Amino acid sequence: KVHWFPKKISELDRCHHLVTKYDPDLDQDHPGFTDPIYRQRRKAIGDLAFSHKHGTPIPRVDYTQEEIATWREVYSMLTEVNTMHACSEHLEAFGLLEKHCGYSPDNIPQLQDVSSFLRERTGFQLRPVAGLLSARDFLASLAFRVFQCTQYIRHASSPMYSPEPDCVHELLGHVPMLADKTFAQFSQNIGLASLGASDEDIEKLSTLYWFTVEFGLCRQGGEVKAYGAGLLSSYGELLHALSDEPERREFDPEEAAVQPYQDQNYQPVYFVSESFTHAKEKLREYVAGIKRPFSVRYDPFTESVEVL
Ligand code: H2B
Ligand code: FE
Repeated sequence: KVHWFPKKISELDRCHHLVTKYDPDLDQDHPGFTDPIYRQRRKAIGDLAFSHKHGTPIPRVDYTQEEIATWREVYSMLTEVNTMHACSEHLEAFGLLEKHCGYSPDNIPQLQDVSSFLRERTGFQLRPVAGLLSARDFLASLAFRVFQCTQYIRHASSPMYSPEPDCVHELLGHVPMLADKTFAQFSQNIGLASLGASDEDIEKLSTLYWFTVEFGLCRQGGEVKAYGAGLLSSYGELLHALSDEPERREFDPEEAAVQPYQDQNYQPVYFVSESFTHAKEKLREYVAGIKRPFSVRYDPFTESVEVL
């Protein structure tokens, strides 16, 4: 039996299954767990996402001074560290986002503005999501060049860390990379491979996503640079990844897809790619080996997948 999967972009309205284990209502270690006002605010912003329908504008959020202060603190820290350690694609896009999309220490960019920017660059668009999404739903949206993006911000007591994805992670980690054409294609290819895949293959593709899109390293000009969003949105893990502590291996999808990972602590292993073009080629070979009783092709004119 093949799992249901979206065939056209508007069917992503049905891909909204959340994993609640790290949200502030249930996770006792969440910095906002004992703050009812934070939880209420986080829920109100999440509810905007829950009722969102494809094709309608993403609601604007009027962020409070406290939220902007959290943003300012992490923004200043990350821009400083990332200037030295982010890959060139990230830095180039970041400059454009500062110029055109309201990226600044004093402003949390609006998802609708960022979405319009990405669409012009790579055809990617954002869609608001209420929290951590199931891997199957999250990957399925990538097949349509849709990135599901949280809109609330982490708790003020902990500007440098959040157990769940928040807008700092999405806007400072993921968005700049999605403005790169090769990386965008790489992301969509993981998404296409996930459609209707078995639970076992979804697990492998999530792990592959983890070691590339979230925690990937690459070589540029004789140095190791970061392109993973989990690194570019956490200077602690970024410095750890580039230090002598962890193991760094050459990227190989077969290996990365089955490597056990850490979602509570820094990774003990990272994978280094030669370039995105190279990573994309290797992924293509890997994906060709996944068994499905059909194949899929994305049609950008109708924003739908053809099942062959
Ligand atoms: N959901 C959200 N909202 N953001 C993510 O970055 C994310 C997700 N990543 N769900 C997914 C899971 C990833 O960890 C893989 C595909 O499991
Ligand atoms: Fe992420």
